[in-house]
Amino acid sequence: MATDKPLLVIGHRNPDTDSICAAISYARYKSAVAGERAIACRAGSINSQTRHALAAFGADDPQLITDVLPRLSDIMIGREALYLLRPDQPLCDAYEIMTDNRFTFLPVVDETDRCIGKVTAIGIASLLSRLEDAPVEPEQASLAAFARLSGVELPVGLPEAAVARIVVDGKGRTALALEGADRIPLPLGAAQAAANLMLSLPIAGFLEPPGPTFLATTPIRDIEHTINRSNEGGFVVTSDEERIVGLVTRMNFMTDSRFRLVLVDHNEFSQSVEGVEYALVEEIIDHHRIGLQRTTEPITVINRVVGSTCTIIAGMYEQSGVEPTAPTAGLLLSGILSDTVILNSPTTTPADRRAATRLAQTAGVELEEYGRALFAAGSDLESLRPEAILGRDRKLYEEKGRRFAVSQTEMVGFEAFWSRRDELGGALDSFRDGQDLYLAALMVTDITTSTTLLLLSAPRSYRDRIAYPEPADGVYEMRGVLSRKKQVLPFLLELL
Ligand SMILES: [Mn+2]
Repeated sequence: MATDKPLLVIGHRNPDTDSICAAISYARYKSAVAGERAIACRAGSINSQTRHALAAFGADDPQLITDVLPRLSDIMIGREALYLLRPDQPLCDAYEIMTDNRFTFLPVVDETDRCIGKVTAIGIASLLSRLEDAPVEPEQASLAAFARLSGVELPVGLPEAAVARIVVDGKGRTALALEGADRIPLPLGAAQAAANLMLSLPIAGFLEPPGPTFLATTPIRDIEHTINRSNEGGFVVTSDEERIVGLVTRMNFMTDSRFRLVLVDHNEFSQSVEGVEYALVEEIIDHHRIGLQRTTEPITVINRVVGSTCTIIAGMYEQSGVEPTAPTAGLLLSGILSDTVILNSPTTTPADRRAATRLAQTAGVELEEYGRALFAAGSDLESLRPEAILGRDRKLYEEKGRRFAVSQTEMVGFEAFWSRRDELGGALDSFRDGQDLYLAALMVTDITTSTTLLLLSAPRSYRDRIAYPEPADGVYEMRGVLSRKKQVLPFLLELL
């Protein structure tokens, strides 16, 4: 595998604080401990709680990645490595470059770098195989090219290009006949002389159509089928302005163009960055239920039953003997406090408490106080559109052929929720319709009372099976419920 490719560390879509902080700190860990060129990435926008954590510990936003689909620009032979021909060059220029490099074709461009056609090895071979039919039209042969190919010196004073013919006398001697000039005897057989003359003609007369051309931004998977079914030796790659920016041949498609990924805080591809199935996932660091895809290579999977992915990464730092810096410790702490709702969620384990205590010391913050500030920064329900509230921490699942979505938002008290309940319910219904989901839910979790209100859009028959109190239509009160994955998700699955 090409080790010059960076290792992209990325969390799930609609990233939460654990996902973002895990990506940043694991990228730092891989760089510091494994000497990898690891880059922290994110598959979505940063919510206000995470924003608070990044600001508190001076971290840059991870790089936003909308997909990990390899594109033609990732595999093509770039513009700087190409031989581009102009239509007024003699054909022998193409012939020589192709024979020297064993190319099967060369693109021909106009003065604005637009591809106007190509010269192919097969095209030249078929011309040379039927010289009798070779062009005898009054084309402008390059006399300099002809002289070079034929190893003769032409008299001075001839034009650069001329209408030329090869003539053979009764004794088989060849000569070059030019309009309005004396015949020039040639030390060549008739066939070679005719071939050289043909190769001295301008490329413009031998152009073949350029064939299919593709934009450099085209994902490889979108054209693989077309390429495989085509007889062309290669394809021209263009910019948006139709200028040639590269070439791809079949050989280029054999190279491994996959992005190298580490998935953190998720393992189900349905929650991952677009195109993950076309990437090389080398590692997964997670604490969720296992929904792994079959892989083609062996990979490292670390999945532990702890409260956050950041707890696992803190443990890896500890085991390696490399102490996280204070800012890294702060980010790891943020991930733990966010996922465990300041160590209150039933998902919290002794490992989370131990790691959080130690990390708070290293980061130089008071755990409870920092945790409350983190959640205060995240409870901004009033200022967001309902779609944004649903979208910022939403996970998609598929179970028994049914697709469903569960969003979660934490807040202090339920007043803000009740004042916007109708809008949120409407947005939830349209999201479910638009995505053709079996069920869509929003968990509104009050961290002060450890209670979740579950706003649900689901078939009547499904809702009828729910035993929790229903203080308003489609709103279920779940006391002592804080965790999506440990409490709400198993509950919803059980009812399926
Ligand atoms: Mn997590």
